[in-house]
Amino acid sequence: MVPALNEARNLVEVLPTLPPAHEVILVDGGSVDGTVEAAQATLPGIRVVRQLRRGKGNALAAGFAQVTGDVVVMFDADGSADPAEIPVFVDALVSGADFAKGSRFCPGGGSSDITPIRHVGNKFLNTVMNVSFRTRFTDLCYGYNAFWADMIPLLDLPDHELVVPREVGMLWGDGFEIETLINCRFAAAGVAIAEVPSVERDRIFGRSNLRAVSDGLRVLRTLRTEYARARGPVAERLSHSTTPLAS
Ligand SMILES: Nc1nc2c(ncn2[C@@H]2O[C@H](COP(=O)(O)OP(=O)(O)OP(=O)(O)O)[C@@H](O)[C@H]2O)c(=O)[nH]1
Ligand SMILES: [Mg+2]
Repeated sequence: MVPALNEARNLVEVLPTLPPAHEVILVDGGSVDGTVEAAQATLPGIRVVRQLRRGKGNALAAGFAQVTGDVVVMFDADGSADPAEIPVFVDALVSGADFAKGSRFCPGGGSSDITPIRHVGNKFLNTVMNVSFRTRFTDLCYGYNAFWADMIPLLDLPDHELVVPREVGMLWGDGFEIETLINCRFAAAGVAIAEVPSVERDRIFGRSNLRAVSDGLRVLRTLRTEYARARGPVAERLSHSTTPLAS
């Protein structure tokens, strides 16, 4: 699953390096740089999904709805994710994990892309998450993850097709908070979580779509909202799960 917003130049480099897969789904966010055409020319079998709202979260929700394989790998288009790690994520799932969570900060992980402000912010947000959900995440705000496709309904993401008036903007879960939201909802559902060491690389071309401070605050708000949600009526709905809470 590859969300992409104006990543044509990166996709030309990245797509040929992907290992063979049942399907590669590109979710385009309305790119104006020929992202879709570049992806199709580079990987002719690629499935293209066009999201209807804005944001990486809405892109992933739109892509998840189209998955036909057993395993979903969330893979950024910008060249920051190493395709050679995909088998490690899949191995973690085959070995018993429900959710294989990439981490730059567990032994074997690393990053050449993270800025000091993001590092400090991520550490603080990890602590809030782990205290609230009794988890042991080391890298809450990292988007390279994999999970079994039959767990998608547990995420209960907003309807990806809903068209909202412009003034409403993004719905809850549409933005970069999606990574946190996925972590919270899987943790609240009690699925088996395994961290997988991952080395983040620099994006090859272009600028980040992430704004450290405002997106960090959005993540904090997500933790608060998801904590309340996990303790509300939804917790009852998910409590049928028998697997232990993430550790
Ligand atoms: N479809 C879609 N993809 C998006 C959107 N926003 C970001 N993406 C993609 O999501 C992935 C992650 O976005 P980035 O801008 O690289 O954010 P980041 O990796 O957190 O930040 P950097 O480390 O600075 O690159 C990239 O493949 C983007 O092209 C969006 O609104 N729609
Ligand atoms: Mg990136």
